[in-house]
Amino acid sequence: MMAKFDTYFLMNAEEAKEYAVAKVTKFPWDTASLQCKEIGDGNLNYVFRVWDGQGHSAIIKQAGEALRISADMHISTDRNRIESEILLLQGKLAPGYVPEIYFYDTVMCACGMEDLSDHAIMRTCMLQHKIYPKFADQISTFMANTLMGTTDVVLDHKEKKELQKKYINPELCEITEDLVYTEPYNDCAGRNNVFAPNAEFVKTELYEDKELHLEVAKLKMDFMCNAQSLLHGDLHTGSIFINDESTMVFDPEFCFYGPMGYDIGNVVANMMFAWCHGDAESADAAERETFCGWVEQVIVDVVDLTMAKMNDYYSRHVTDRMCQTEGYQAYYLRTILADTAAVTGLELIRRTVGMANVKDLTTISDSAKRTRAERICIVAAKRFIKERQMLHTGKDFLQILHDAIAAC
Ligand code: SR1
Ligand code: MG
Repeated sequence: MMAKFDTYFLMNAEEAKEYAVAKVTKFPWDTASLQCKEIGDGNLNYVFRVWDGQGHSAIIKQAGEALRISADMHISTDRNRIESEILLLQGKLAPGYVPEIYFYDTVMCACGMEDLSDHAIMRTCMLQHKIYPKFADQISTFMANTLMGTTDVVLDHKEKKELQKKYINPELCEITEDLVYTEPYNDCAGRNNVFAPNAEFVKTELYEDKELHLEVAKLKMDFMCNAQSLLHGDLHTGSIFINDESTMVFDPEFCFYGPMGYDIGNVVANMMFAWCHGDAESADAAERETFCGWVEQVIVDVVDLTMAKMNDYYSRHVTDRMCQTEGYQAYYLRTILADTAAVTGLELIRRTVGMANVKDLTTISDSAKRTRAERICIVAAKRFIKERQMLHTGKDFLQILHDAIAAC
């Protein structure tokens, strides 16, 4: 049976079943009752859930040669190995916050992992306006541990450089360099998705703002050159599984050594998208108040808790001698907060006008409400980028969102 999987091919659901039985050997699969469904809704890969009638189940994730979002885009299928290896590492740094990896297979470019069916994809939950009181505490722990735990502040420098080498990930980084740090400001590849009623607004506010372009250029080079920390690299609400008790992070195929504000800013921006959807699509005022109020608190808490936990992690684990110099720790954390603000802005912009949009905005049914929601994102984003050095607390982040809401 294994001969079938000795050469790469893209599996269908029937083949994924057979593959799961062959590769996930920890379960005594009941092959007679085996079922499989392709459940992937991301932009890149194929995700199969395989289960039997005896309570055994697993996820099989396979990288296709062409990306799901566009048949014209091809990136190495080795991304599946990168993802599996970093999940194993993150599982050590932040136990209980990532799915268990059962195997990975560099021939089929596929891995098997824990089925998290008792969780749901967080973006889907945000579109249903559900609230998760433990989320801010849990995601801030995940970020503080995985980000601070892979820095030069903490790690032996040769060990860190080995990780940096292993996770260099140029193809996935290039996607981010293009889709986040370039195209939203000029549409140079002609693949931006701009909502027609905002076309003129986007032209003036994004394509023609030279001051903004200068700041984004600085940020792009920082993203490419500041090998600060091993990032998840795509930490939006579609990369998070959630339930009332637990938060699990997956899909780290964009991981590489970059500025850690990239991950934190992604979480903050995606909560702002959730706010926009809640504001525009809530069934009534009570739902809007409960959901948007919770989201606002999450924005404040994610910023404050992550910074506090990083500060604590730094104090407890710093090894580099010069990083123990009086004043350096506070300086370091200030730079992370500024990067977080900047990336909050970059993510808000690229998901609003770039190639890969978010359902939180695109599913706002009323055209005027969607127009307004997108403008809120763009107006807030520009301040996050331009005023990134001036923000000190989670409340400062929320204030920028509130100012944009009032202005739009
Ligand atoms: C071509 S891939 C588009 C986007 O999907 C991924 O989730 C990343 O966010 C990427 O930028
Ligand atoms: Mg993804």
